[in-house]
Amino acid sequence: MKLVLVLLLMAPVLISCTARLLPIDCSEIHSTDNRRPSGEYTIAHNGFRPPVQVHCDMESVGGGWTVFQRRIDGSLNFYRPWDQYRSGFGSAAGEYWLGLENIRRLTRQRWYELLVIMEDFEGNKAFARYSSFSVGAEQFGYTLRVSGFTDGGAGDALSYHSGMKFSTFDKDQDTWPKNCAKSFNGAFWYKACHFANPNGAYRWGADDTHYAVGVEWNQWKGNNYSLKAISMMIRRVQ
Ligand SMILES: [Ca+2]
Repeated sequence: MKLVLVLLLMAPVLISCTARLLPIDCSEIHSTDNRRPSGEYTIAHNGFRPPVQVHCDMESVGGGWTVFQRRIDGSLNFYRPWDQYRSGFGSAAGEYWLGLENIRRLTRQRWYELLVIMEDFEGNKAFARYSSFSVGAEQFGYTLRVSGFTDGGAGDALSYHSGMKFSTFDKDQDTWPKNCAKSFNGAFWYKACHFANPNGAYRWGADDTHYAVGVEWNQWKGNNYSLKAISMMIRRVQ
């Protein structure tokens, strides 16, 4: 009888210990063992939410970055409705979007910085870094808060978007009279409309047939150059 009572009392402890086996983010994985390679890892925001697969970048600018947006080869269609941007799509092994709700949960728990790395079709690389990054709750439109820009050659295309709600073609929350997501073939924290369009149409380099619809970072390659690769990633600030 006593043994049963002890086991019952221990049950919540055992459950919470099991849940804590999963790391919160790639920063935690990297700080535990900084020799772990870049690749897919499973993280959990806390013990009682379903775990998610992410790509961890363990190399760029010191490593430990949790990737929430990744374009590498144009294999995945990013022109998707609100519910898919809310919950996420794609695979951590390739191109994906982690989901606004997952990003919000992560950035609600701790302070995060942001790194955006990109590459053109000529093999040139650049990055932009921001010392503070967070996403607000759904009821406030998953508002982007980003500040503290450091230039890694790409220029600052994102500060313009800080304070904006997220928009998709079926949920227009931008400040433009028309629909930015529809006009520029993407989904983003559009204003009126963008200097960055990382979720735009994969256009395979320079193409001015349709204005500013590609995978773009205006301050680096202009509005009619669609990048080969771009990744947006966050790391915990101690
Ligand atoms: Ca609008």
